[in-house]
Amino acid sequence: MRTMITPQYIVRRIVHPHATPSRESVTCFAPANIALCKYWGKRDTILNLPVTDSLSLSLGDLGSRCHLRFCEKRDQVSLNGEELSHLHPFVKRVSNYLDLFRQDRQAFYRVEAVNTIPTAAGFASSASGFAALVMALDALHGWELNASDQSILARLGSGSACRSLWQGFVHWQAGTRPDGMDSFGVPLTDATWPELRIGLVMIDRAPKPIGSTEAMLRTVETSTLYGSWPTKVGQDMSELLQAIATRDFDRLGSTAESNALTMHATMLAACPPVLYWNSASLNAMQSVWQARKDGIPVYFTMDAGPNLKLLFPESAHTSVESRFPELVTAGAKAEDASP
Ligand code: 2P0
Repeated sequence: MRTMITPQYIVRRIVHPHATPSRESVTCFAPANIALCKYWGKRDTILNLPVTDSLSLSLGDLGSRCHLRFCEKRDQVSLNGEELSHLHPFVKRVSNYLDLFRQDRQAFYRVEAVNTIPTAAGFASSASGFAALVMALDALHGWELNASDQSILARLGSGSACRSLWQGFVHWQAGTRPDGMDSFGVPLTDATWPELRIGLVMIDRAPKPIGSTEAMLRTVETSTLYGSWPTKVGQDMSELLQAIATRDFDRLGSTAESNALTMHATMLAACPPVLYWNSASLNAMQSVWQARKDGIPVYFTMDAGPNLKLLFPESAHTSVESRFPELVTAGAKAEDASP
């Protein structure tokens, strides 16, 4: 699971240190993303290299905005307008990541991060946060990196961040190289699907009982079902790509739902088991299945938490909302894959 190749080595391969900063401050935005075929399990825990490919849909204007400039003495981080102590775990995580990019020991950054995702909506923000930070570092330093290299750098911060460099559908190719230089997001540039919607059913805002990084590790190491996961992902990736190419909503939704349920099954078979659902999650799943029986085209997907994300066409919006009045709908229209 561990490699001798370090994140510092990867950054040195991608970033040209002789570039001189071109701007005093920059602001960049990256969208959050929801996986239709999940990333679950790492082949390298240091470089965040996945065992399998994955496929996501970005959430339009729901994501993270990062304002970045240089500052003195130490890194400064604010989140949603609140100045954070340098001891705050979020600041430590950001500062450790920034260590990879400092061109001398006295170079410090001021990071002002704003999540445009309503915090209460429970969408993950670390993916969009690291993607926006990489875009801002690139713009501030004038590196002019291509999007694939930005995606590799974002992955070093958080695996799923490598899919947040674009709108629309993004295919994270797992790659096979030990240095991960072939493991980055690739946007499906022809795949517009303006009718497609993602809505969130908020179940619980409490912190997760176990973080996804640790849960993935435990699943890979102990789950008797994990051996069949790569085969399942191979089948689902092919189904999803065909569903997107033919705008086949039922094929897309049923594959995404089955993929999420299988991912959670691998966790349940881990030792000790990992269970992110609660009784309200189960009720919501059953409501989705009942809605489908009643003729409403709606499917769910779930990540490392108890909340459901619903997939439905805009034409079913009113009927889905009648079953889930608290639905928060993202502006994920899968309209384009432009950065
Ligand atoms: C995904 N998740 O594909 C999957 C599905 C959660 C469930 O990617 O350790 O925060 O930083 O690489 O990206 C969440 O894991 O993990 C995730 P790290 P990350 O969206």
